[in-house]
Amino acid sequence: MKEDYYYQKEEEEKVKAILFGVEWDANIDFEHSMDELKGLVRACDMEPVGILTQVLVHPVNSTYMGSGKVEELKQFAAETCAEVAVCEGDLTPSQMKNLQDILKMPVWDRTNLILEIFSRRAGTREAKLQVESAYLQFMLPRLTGMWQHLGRQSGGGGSRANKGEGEKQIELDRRIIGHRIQELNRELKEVTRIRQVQRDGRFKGKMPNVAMVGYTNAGKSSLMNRLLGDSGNRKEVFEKDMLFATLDTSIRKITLKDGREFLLSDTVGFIENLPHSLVKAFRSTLEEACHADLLLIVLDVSDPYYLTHKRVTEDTLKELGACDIPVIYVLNKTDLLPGGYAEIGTDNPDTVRVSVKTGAGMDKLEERILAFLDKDNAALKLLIPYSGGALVGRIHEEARISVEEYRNDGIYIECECPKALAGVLSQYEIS
Ligand SMILES: Nc1nc2c(ncn2[C@@H]2O[C@H](COP(=O)(O)OP(=O)(O)OP(=O)(O)O)[C@@H](O)[C@H]2O)c(=O)[nH]1
Ligand SMILES: [Mg+2]
Repeated sequence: MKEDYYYQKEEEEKVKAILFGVEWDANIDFEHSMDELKGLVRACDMEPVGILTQVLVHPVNSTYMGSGKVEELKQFAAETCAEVAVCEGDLTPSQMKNLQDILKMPVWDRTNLILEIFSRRAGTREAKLQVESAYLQFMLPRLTGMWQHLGRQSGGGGSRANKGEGEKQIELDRRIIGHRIQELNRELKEVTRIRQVQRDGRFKGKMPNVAMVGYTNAGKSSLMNRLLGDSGNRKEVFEKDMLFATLDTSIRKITLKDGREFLLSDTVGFIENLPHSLVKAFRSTLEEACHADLLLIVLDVSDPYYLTHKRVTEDTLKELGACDIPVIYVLNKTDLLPGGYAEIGTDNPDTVRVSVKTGAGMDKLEERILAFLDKDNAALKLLIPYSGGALVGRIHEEARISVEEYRNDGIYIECECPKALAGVLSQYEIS
């Protein structure tokens, strides 16, 4: 259903966007950032029709780019029939307003764009609440700029009378938005509580939790579908060659070939400089990773920037407080680049090369996951008296039983079980 929607969108006439940026910060890989901006524009159902960049020591306060360059951008936009201009960096409200006045078209910055993508994609109630909260937090300090924009539209353009009205309007908007943010936060708190209850339920069942994390478009959802397909489960998740295809968290039970089961979660992908309001709003979703027993960091090794993606992923995990969890690096899309970029993998024992598309390396990945699941298990030989029926029930639920015999003196069981359960069973152990 969701997929049909995207195909339908693809067939429609797309809004043409002209992209611009200023190369000034030595800490940012500008080329990568511009490339990524193109991907984000496409993910927003728009068509990038041109790029204009400028090298400066610092962006210009009033118009971000120099005035000559802005004129050039205006001309270029007319030639390419662009309807929107999208900036690689973050614009101040006044830069945005000034550029809109000169270019006579809507001007967006990167944060705008990401928020727009998120608000179009949000499907579940939780994602919708998170996006709305992020949007309003982003808008709150920008209300002045927004008012100026509206002022221009109504033809009032900055007269003193209008300014007074504008200020009143801003005050009112600020109050309304403030109330709405409070309301959203209350609802989000409730959603977080429900998520916590669900999580506790999962822990009670003691089924191991594995979470996939990684840069957007690395192939996380595809990996989940491949593991689901291999285990005969048809509850597939949405995957697509598009940034931020996934916004809603999905948790599925995966059954490996030997019958071992674990829960796998797929969630929103990371991106460099994810707008702060989004990180805050999506915290409860992203925290799914913090409660995992094992993390699969999925990397697209066919992407020349995959080491940057690795760093961003690790930084985001650090920010979420999830850096003590054991990790397996899944180096994906090796079919596109058989040699791969070899920087990681050679010296890292927790690395597996796979192609989710062809299935290459999937056996190895399953082996690694299995080895991890076994690590915390104990192998036991038990003789449980017939009066201990409740314990036998628990063993059936939580352990992997290889032998079960009903003897005269009790039930003889050989099994592998989590260490916590092994502690309870130790009194019934026999050699
Ligand atoms: N060639 C190739 N393409 C792959 C492979 N794995 C995934 N893809 C493609 O990569 C694209 C992105 O895959 P997704 O699974 O949607 O990526 P994701 O990590 O879930 O992305 P987000 O949800 O945006 O965070 C899709 O078009 C997949 O078909 C692979 O091993 N090889
Ligand atoms: Mg996905």
